[in-house]
Amino acid sequence: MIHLNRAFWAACVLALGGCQSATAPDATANAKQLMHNDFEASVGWGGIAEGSLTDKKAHGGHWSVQAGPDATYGFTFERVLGRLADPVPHKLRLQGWALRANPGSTARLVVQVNASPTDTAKVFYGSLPMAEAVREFDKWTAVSYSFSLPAKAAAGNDIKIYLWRDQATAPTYLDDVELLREE
Ligand SMILES: [Ca+2]
Repeated sequence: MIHLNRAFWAACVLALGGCQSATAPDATANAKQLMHNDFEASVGWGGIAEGSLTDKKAHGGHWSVQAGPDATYGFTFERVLGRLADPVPHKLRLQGWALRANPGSTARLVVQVNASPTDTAKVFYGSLPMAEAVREFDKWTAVSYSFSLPAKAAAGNDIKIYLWRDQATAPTYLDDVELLREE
């Protein structure tokens, strides 16, 4: 029995924290994860220098992404909707952990859907102001942004997700971000 329990917990660890759902908010019960990033292995890949990736703050591991005076746009996720999920998702939730350095940390977490990777005609644009989502400073806070794409959203549309500095005078950090399809 002891061995079985050990095997069970080992499996949980290998499942990347799947067994933590007993203590974490179970927001994924009716959702499907379409994207996630902890930014631990992003530096250097795809020619990405540190730029908006930083090891000054991290919710998990050593790395997170930032937007602020040193980075107008954070390390960006971009993918054609039809490659992200089939059928094309219309009700989605973006969630992660954010940290604001001080009241000047007024970046926004942006979701933008363009007509295609080469046609920037806007299909959807929405953003979560960090100043509203995170009320305390220098403290990692869970953030969540639910949004619905218009009925016309199609497989060839291009979704981008990124932190945007906006008018910020201080950095906002984001880590352990995920995009979920909601039922
Ligand atoms: Ca991290």
